[in-house]
Amino acid sequence: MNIVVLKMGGSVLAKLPDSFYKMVVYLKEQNICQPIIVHGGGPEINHALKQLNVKTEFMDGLRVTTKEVLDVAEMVMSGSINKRIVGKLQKEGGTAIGISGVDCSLLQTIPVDSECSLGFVGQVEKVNTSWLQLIIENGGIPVISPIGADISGQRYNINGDMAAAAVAQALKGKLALISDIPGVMEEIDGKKIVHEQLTKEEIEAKIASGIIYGGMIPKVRSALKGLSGGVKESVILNGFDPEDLKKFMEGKQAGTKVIQ
Ligand code: X2W
Repeated sequence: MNIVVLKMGGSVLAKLPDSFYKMVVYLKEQNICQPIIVHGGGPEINHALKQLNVKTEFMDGLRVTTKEVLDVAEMVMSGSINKRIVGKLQKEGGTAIGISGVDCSLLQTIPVDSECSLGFVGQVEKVNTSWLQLIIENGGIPVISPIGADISGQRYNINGDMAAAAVAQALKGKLALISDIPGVMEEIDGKKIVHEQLTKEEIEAKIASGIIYGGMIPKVRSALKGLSGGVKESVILNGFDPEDLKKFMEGKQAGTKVIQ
């Protein structure tokens, strides 16, 4: 089966149209591909922490995660966001199953740094794919929240892009990072263009010159990291134009493909 892991970050999740979820269900029903969703939830975690008067900080794009922050991140992502996505897919006629990396030890996790200076921030050590395969074989669309656990049961907060890349690598699938713009864009001779594909060198140069900036940086870097770890193909796609997702799965040009 043609597996595609769709990573949806918190900022795009809040805005994605119903037509996007409809396309995901359509692609599954038509056997064009097997979608697996991995979501984030950064902005909603920020909001919940603010309401609870808990300070939060990031180091190199990763949230410093105390026990208190971990509990809130899990509540927000494995609780409300995960089930909201499940609801949206089921409204469009799909069968979606929401799980986190903790369920069936899906994302076996280790601390991201050995000194644990970031607290409970994890990286995926192993993806236990057997239950995912069962969900897929039974017609389901897995929806995964990026909270994982180690073998002793300690839970960790995992960056959503990293979790998505790990799942795509383990299943030898494609990785599509869903954005709210058509891909990596640049103004050339007064005209805005979308880059059809970019290499690692081109990406690093465009980051250095400020053409790739802000939230696009972790996206292109995750896309690259996925490729070096065995992901078949990485792409940045516009979630607001669901036809792009279909085109990508049919092997046609869509979004910005990231190549090595
Ligand atoms: C992220 C998990 C959520 C995430 C966090 O706590 O914000 C770490 O930084 P987006 O919306 O995809 O950015 N975890 C360790 O990745 O959300």
